[in-house]
Amino acid sequence: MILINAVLATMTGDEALIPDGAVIIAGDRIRWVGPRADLPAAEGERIDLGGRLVTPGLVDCHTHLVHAGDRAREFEMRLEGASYEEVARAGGGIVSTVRATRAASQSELEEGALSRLDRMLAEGVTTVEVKSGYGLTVADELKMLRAARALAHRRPVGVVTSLLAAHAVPPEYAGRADAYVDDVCLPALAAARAEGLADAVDGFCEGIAFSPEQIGRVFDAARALGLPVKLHAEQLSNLGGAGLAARYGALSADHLEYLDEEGAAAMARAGTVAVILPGAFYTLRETQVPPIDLLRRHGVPMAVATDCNPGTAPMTSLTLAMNMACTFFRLTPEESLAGVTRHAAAALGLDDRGRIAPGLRADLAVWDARHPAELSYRIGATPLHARIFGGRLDA
Ligand code: DI6
Ligand code: FE
Repeated sequence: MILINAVLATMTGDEALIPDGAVIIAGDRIRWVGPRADLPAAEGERIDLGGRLVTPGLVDCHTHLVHAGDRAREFEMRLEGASYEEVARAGGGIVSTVRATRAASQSELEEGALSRLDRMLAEGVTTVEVKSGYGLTVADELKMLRAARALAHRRPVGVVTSLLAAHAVPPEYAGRADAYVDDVCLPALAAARAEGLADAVDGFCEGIAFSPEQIGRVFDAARALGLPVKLHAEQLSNLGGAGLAARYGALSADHLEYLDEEGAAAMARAGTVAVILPGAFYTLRETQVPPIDLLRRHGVPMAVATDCNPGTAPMTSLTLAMNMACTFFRLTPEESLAGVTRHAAAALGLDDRGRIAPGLRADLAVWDARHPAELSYRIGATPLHARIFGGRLDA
């Protein structure tokens, strides 16, 4: 397949657009990319894109896509004035999604996730990360990961999984978080590793969740099994989660509203990507903005994701997350596009996607747009024209 007459945002680092570009795709890979004037002789179907913008397929690098139930009632409670922590302490919050997720079969979880996934694909997403974390027993965490893996067989999309057993302390372990880590988190890790169900290990380091010490024990076990780590850090308070993640060479530290300079410097040294999640910031009506200038100053790559989850980000629109990242956090549209392509791939430890370059996967999004800023600029409208996954056009 040969794409011609395209505006190419290759995201390879020089950030310059190729105004009249062409891409040669062979099998599931990009073979050549450059100005149309330099297009080498090649056999194949030529597709004239009429001057449309082409970007790498979008990568949503932080989602809780697999879950059951919804939290609309909790939304109402928070509008009546209850805080996220108050709702959690009253037995709502994450634990209410845990009840629904435990009661659901794997196939029910898949069906629920597919309807959300389809909305993402309609916005040009070609790779999605999916976390467990609403099962909180070994069996239910594995059930969630199996449902996540199954999505890749049901839709043309790359799925990357993270085991998030250390997401919340379930009611049966109330006040016994350490015992929960021993009885569930560590065995779930070993079982997920043995079945090849987890690509990474995640945790929630927060007053309402797990302490840095407890997360450290989970990360030690992940390291012993050769699994990379990432962490929900500094979302509601500063417990030094980013520094902890960096000490373990984490792929990413996510949320980061309360990140401090020491944490940012540690992330820079470790090459840990900052994943910012403006949908959760918005839903919680948070006022503490993540320190974007600090991240820039330290050269920490920034990714942007939906955090799609039933509590703090009932959101499937990655382009809306891009818009919010610009409006709330003052990212530039260029930064926000890098945040859902190149840096999002890095947050997942993937170097075969997220850019348009020879040898990489042919995962692309074609937009009814002429300039990348349009993707961040529009609110609630996604001008996707076509999606190409592994060299196959599907829209
Ligand atoms: N931080 C979040 O924003 C989500 N998980 C987390 O650790 C919220 C999950 C939920 O409220 O269901
Ligand atoms: Fe999350």
